[in-house]
Amino acid sequence: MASGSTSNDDVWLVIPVYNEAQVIRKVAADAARVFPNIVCVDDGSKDDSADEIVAAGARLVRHPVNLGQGAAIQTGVEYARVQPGARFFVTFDADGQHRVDDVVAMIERLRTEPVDIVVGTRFAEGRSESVPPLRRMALRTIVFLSPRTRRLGLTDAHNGLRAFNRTVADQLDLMMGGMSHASEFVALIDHYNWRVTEQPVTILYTDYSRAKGQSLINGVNIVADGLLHGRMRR
Ligand SMILES: Nc1nc2c(ncn2[C@@H]2O[C@H](COP(=O)(O)OP(=O)(O)O)[C@@H](O)[C@H]2O)c(=O)[nH]1
Ligand SMILES: [Mg+2]
Repeated sequence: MASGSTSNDDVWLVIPVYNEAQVIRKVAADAARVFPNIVCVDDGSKDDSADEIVAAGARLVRHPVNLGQGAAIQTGVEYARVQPGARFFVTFDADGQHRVDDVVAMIERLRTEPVDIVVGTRFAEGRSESVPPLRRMALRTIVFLSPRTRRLGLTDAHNGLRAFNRTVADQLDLMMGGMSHASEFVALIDHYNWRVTEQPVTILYTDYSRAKGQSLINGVNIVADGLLHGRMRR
């Protein structure tokens, strides 16, 4: 039932989940057709996310209280990296904004190129039209303000779609729970000298994702990133 000739038994999708009961079952079930190993970290959701995760046939790990997206990713990677045969790991959003096809391409690069981590970018040639203008401006500003991001050759510091190998999974030690995990991830790439490359991806801006109203959160992110910048020079 796996797609194509390659089996993805050695790949684990890590999905942080917070109040995504409306969509998580379909997102996880669709992804499972190509990537059978999925762990969802339900982070103290107040809705039925946990039941929906189980219904989708994914593994469920729960935080009793909300610890934030970074902490959930750390928990999920720690769970996945001790599973037999696990070689590759993917951070994937619960809300349907990420495309499974993009993950397929990223895993292929990990299998064939000398890289440790592949990070999605919305800003490759011809891909950014779908990004809402305000968001695009905010994301470009973050990259502009972050010398580290530019030095690493990254163009989209806040992309949640990433694929990486065991080296990264074993060393990963995200400590900031909140939404600043994206900046912390970039700091870790720098700190551990992981070989990084970008993969053009398409982020889907669905009615559902728009309705969650993230632009405000994103504004706070930028401020938080600025404040945390000193602490992340580790
Ligand atoms: N575990 C956990 N996941 C979260 C939290 N906040 C957001 N997420 C998840 O992280 C992913 C991205 O969050 P989202 O709100 O869509 O942010 P976006 O990056 O602006 O699209 C989704 O899968 C969310 O369910 C949180 O506090 N804890
Ligand atoms: Mg989203």
